[in-house]
Amino acid sequence: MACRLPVEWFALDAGGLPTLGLRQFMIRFVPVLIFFLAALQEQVPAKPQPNVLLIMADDLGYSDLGCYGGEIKTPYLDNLARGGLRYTHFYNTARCWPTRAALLTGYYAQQVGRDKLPGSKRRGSRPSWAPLVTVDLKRAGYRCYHAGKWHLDGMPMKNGFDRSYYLKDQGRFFSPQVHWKDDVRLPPVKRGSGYYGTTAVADAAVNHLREHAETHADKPFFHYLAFAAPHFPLHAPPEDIARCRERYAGGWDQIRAERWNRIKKLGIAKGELPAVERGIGPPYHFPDHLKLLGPGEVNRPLPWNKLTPEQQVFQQDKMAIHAAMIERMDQELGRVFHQLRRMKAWENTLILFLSDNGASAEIMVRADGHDPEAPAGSAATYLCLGPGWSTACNTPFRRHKTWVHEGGCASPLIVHWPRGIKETGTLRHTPAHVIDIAPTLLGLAGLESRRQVPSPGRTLSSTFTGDGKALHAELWWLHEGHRALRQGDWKLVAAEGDPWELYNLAEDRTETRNLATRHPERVKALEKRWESMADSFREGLKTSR
Ligand SMILES: [Ca+2]
Repeated sequence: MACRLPVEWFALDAGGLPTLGLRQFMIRFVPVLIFFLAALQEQVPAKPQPNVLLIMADDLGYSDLGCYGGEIKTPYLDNLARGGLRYTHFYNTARCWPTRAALLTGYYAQQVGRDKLPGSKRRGSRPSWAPLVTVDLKRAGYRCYHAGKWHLDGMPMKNGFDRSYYLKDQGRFFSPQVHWKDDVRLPPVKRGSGYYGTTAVADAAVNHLREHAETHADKPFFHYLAFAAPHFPLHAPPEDIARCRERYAGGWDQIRAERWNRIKKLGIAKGELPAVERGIGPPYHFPDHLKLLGPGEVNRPLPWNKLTPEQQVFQQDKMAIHAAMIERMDQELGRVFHQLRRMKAWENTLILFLSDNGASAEIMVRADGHDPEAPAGSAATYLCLGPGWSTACNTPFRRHKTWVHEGGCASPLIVHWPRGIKETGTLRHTPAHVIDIAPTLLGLAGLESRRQVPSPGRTLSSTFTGDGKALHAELWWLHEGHRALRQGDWKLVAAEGDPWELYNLAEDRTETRNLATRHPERVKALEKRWESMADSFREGLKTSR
């Protein structure tokens, strides 16, 4: 708002001093000063605001990273964990697009029309009262950058980002046909050009950060770095795969047992390792695709020693590619972290790393199809992790991506911020959810949320100094008919079409002892609460769109 002040207020005497007396000065200028200070308080939050690097992996299992018990070599992320915090009860929504909507708005995806409620149609676009967090961060002076997967409604530059490399093609890591730079379509990439999606996404991030240092060093930045790895198709450079292959010769039962031992030693989880649910396979069924993949593919998590030698070799290759994709992501993150250090932003950058859902039991063939004669992991192949390995990657939990048992919706979360978090290498056990990330960023930017509909998300800031009071009375899930509610240590959960199961996660984090028949009243009360939250989301969408 333009503000004109009387000209005589600025009249100076011959010596350049105001002609006004002290009393007149006080009367005239003090209210103006108060006005300007109030305006400054509103528009310019306390400095220095932290930069933010929000890193999301796609379909990464709970224990894939070394610092969460995995055998996959992730030295850069492990180093981040050593210098920061690891959350053990952090949750996503169990699927790509609802997690991304929740992450960048601070609402459950169903509240903002980005996932279905019971009885509703397909997902749509967000209501106008649910802009992305970038819109607020810009108000606080941030420059906002995006690189990688999007899977939100609208385009990045129209949603508050100042720069973007948007890799839309999810079927081709070596030759994407659809990708954009700053919302302008780029030419398709030819096979054999040396392009690899994970590297290209990290290149974009490094370029954005370099440009920021050169031209906007006075401003804080928010960089959203969303890798498409290790989502299918399993594509990786051959030399990366070769480094991982031997490690998986012993099969998924061995890897799962080894991960569980490390998880217990690290203090990430305790309890019992659940029995493998041998009958649970991919969530969607494509019998023709299975046929195309040949006799090596297995659509159930069978005991490894029941597989044929041909199946064992085929499956070993798949996990080697999954691991290679994660190791490549970690190496590329090393370059991004190096850039942060070069621009002297390491100390005051809040880095968060998480996954959008658990490892995936899906098996399908899309994009350019699958050539069984081509080397596994090359551009001509289309392989998915499948239920045997995703069971191992989600150790110690049950189920996979799409389900809302812990295997589907529990995520690693690493939080690193030297200037703001003094403890290092420590675990946090406070339950938290992707809806908490946007409120955390707003709080650190010195902003209050101005949303018409209050966000259910809470800032994680209080957990930076320790586990204290719970952030949430409850957390809520629904995806593809799979439902859950966590209230304190109690979790009510049901797969689509199944009756409710009840677990006490304090004693049984791995969901092995269903207490539903022992506590029918608790089941009823939690179910009622689940329904009432769904109703309130439905009403919110109806009344305030
Ligand atoms: Ca995903």
